[in-house]
Amino acid sequence: MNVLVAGGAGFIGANFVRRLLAAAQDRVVNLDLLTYAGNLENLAGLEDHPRYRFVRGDIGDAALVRELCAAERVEAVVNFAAESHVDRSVDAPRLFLETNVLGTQNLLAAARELGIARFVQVSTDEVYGSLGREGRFTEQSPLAPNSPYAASKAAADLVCRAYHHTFGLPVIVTRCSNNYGPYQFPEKLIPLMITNALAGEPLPVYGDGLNVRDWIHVEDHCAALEAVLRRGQPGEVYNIGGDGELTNLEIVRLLLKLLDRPESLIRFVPDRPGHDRRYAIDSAKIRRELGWAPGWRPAEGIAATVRWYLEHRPWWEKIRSGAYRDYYERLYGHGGRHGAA
Ligand code: NAD
Ligand code: TDX
Repeated sequence: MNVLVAGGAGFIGANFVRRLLAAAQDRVVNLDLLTYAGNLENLAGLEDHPRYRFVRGDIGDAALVRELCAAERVEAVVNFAAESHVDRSVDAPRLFLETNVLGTQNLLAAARELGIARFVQVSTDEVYGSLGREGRFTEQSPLAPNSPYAASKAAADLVCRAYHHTFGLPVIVTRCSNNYGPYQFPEKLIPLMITNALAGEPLPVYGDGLNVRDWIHVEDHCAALEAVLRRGQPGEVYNIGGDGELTNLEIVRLLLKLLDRPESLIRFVPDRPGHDRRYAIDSAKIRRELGWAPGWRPAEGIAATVRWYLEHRPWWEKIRSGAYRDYYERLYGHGGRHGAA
């Protein structure tokens, strides 16, 4: 199959591109704008792969997307391209709407025009909002996004739904919980804490640290996406989760233990505005209908991830020393939202 992967230079997209090229016979065209989060080093070694092509470009560029899909005889689209960081969406929401909503609509329009046979929209459990102590999100849970990021992803999900309902486009939406694993940009909780601990810098924990996320290894997410791409039912939504509920404080303590660093590095900082308390995913549907199940247990997956960051210092040191650093200072430095007053 000729697959257009949009956003394939980011964390999950790069893991997915690697997976498709390693196992199957698919041809992969990776369309990525290379924003601050896109990094071609995530795809190192694939440059000369005979079934792979990288194109730098914007999913919102109608002419580019249409011409690329036509020229490459694209049969399926998997859309990872997005602004993905909740804190950035609190500071500057507009780009999230442009990329995540309008960019997705542009891909859908091209897919419709060219009669593309499958469109997988990679969405998130954050569209369901926040849970109390009990219960888990199912595909029937109401959409109740709380951050600008979550709202933009929920809006994109609804545009996907409309393209299926109105135009019969074979769209499938997946909603996954928090991913961890290789190539995750070190602004997200787990790689931020690993790289800060290794640098001997404080670990900024928002609020009381008792917010719960349902962690899944990126390889398990990618396996689920491949199952959806090949066997998913058009018009359906599939939740994806790893049964990995942990509080942020449990994660941070586990990382410090694995890295043999002291808990005195933990700093409680002001909470994220609108911070969702708990996410938990019920993934019974994809398990039952597509035969998928996660392979990693969180404790083992997180330990393997720590080893990956220890073995790939040049990858993340370059990121930490670059433009990312300026943003990081603004957010966490003196006067920043999560910094000392
Ligand atoms: P990421 O930020 O690491 O990667 C996003 C990629 O999209 C980058 O390579 C970036 O350059 C690219 N991109 C951004 N704007 C673009 C544009 N206009 N045109 C083309 N490319 C563009 O994100 P990630 O963590 O890999 O997440 C990938 C997708 O999965 C996102 O849609 C996100 O909402 C979703 N998701 C992420 C998680 C998670 O835990 N990280 C969980 C569930 C769902
Ligand atoms: O410095 C920090 N301190 C902290 O306590 C950071 C960066 C995060 N946190 C907390 C906030 C969350 O409760 O850790 C938890 C995880 O935070 P993030 O890594 O920013 O992820 P989250 O906000 O849960 O969103 C992620 O999962 C769902 C991804 O970034 C989204 O793209 C995905 O849709």
